[in-house]
Amino acid sequence: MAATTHYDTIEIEPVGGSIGAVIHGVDLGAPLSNRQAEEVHAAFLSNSVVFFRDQDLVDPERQKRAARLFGEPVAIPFVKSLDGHPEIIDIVKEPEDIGKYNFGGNWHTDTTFLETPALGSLLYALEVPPRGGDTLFADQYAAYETLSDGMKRMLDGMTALHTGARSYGSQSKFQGGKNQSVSMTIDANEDGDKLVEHPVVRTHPETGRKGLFVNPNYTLRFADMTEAESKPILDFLYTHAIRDEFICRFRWQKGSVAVWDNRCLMHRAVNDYEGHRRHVRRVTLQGDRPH
Ligand SMILES: O=C(O)CCC(=O)C(=O)O
Ligand SMILES: [Fe+2]
Repeated sequence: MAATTHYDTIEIEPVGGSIGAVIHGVDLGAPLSNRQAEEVHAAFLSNSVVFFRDQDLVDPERQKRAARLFGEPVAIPFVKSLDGHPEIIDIVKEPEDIGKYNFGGNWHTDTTFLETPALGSLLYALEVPPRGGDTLFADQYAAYETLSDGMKRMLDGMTALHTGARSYGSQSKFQGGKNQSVSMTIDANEDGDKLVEHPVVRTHPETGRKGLFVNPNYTLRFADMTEAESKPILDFLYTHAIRDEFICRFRWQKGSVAVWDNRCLMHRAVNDYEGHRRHVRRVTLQGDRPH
């Protein structure tokens, strides 16, 4: 549950019952006072995902500067970046991308196929469809806290293997340019087949709270179980992790910004705007090794 904190320099408008808040009174394109930067960061940690309206971050350098309020911009593998800006990716679905997948369209946590998955991302909306194209976020602190004591005991101390293989590996659905949307380039290759091990229950390095840290895109199995043994438990966790009470749904406008904490959330981009263009631009933030 988001902490009710008093802020002096910003206003907070809660979005979901458990996570998400719009922050009013901030121009992310301009330098913030120390006090305002501290309050924005505190609101980010206590709400897990924060939103801003009517921002001008069209200049990629300004977007990166805004992102530095939350972390250090970092390049990610497999997805083509913006020319001259390795830390930025353009996420685009074109009107002619009929029947095509949308980037981030399944529930996931970003880049958990890396040893150091992203801390989070700052996403900026350049063009939005007339309706649809919302992004959903699911509170993984709440997902963990609402498990039974027995399930918590079992999962605490377990680890899971993660891989980018299904999206980015040598056998991926995008291999050889297949299934890609018109304006995005995914370079699937053998590097995507690697396995990395992460705790199933992660302790957030800044809040100290525990959250569930498995996701259907990248988690393969528990480290000391087979895929068949892992599957029923993982399936249960994935269903539990996206209960309505844990969800915050964000309706984009041109100029909206979302900054999410990838250490305690899953998210998903809804694919319900066929025939329209949606263009959002992401700065990914460097994360640490999950514990
Ligand atoms: O397009 C979106 O709303 C989110 C896509 C996504 O999953 C991401 O940028 O990490
Ligand atoms: Fe994502």
